[in-house]
Amino acid sequence: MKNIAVKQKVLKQASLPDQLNAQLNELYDVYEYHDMAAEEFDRLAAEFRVVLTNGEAVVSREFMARLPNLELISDFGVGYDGIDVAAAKEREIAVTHTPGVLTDDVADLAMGLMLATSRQIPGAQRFIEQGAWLKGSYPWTRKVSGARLGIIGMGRIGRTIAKRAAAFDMSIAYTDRAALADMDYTFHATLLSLAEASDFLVVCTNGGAETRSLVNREVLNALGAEGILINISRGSVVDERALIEAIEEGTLGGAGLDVFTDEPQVPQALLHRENVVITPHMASATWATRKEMSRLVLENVNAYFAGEPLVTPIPQ
Ligand code: 8YV
Repeated sequence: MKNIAVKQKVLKQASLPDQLNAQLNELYDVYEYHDMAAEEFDRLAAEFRVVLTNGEAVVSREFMARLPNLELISDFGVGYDGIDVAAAKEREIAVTHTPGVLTDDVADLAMGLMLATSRQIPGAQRFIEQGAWLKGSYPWTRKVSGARLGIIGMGRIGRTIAKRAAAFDMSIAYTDRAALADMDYTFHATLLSLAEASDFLVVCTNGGAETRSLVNREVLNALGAEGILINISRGSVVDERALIEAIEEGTLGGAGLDVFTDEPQVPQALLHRENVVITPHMASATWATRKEMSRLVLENVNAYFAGEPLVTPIPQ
């Protein structure tokens, strides 16, 4: 009799890159949660020990409760604020993510947004495209080199942005839970004091309940009419309504945003402004990095089924 190996079932709960899907399909019996009828899901629920998700999706306590034998959630992304980690912990469900491999790209995009917003690169391009250059020159913009940069959250990404900003002769300050011993940059105990002392404020902290609306109206006022906010973290960290008000009233100089409160919805009020540059949550979306992120997802799932230690579990 032929020995036909039965593929393990895994449940895909959010979208993943095509190449990763192809690799997963070769090794596993992949079910797309969003394509499954309720009866089919209920019939198979007990067979899913692995859930695949991404950094933008929500994996709630209720969702986990529907999967009685769930043991691993593998997240395609470094951020895991969409996953109810407390609920996972209670049931000893392991969670893995993709740290490290996307740090450079996210820091690169932060610098790109900083330059694009302060020098108004997209606005200047529109100026040419609309034929306005034939009638005059583009208004002057703000200088980046030598400016004061405030970093919210000095983790892997914050540090990498600091390294790049140092090459622009920026003076660098930060806020975090506490001053970091291995760091010469100026520490501010409060976000308000950091914002007051910054020309550019970059959000690099994790998303989730702890940081929700951390960047509020008061912080934006402190950053001021010449200040520019950059967000490459999560939309939830910024009070988007307060941000829109500050932009509309001119009490904030500008914003460079890769993330939003209700993606893929972007408020109308943030569109078509010279001092607001927006990108569609693409900080880690380069071929090289998405390949590395995919590799980590696959390695974690393979390690789980092989009974080996997970490669990149989330910090305890
Ligand atoms: C991805 C991200 O956009 O790593 C994260 O936390 O937000 C991004 O890299 C996302 O995980 C892909 O869906």
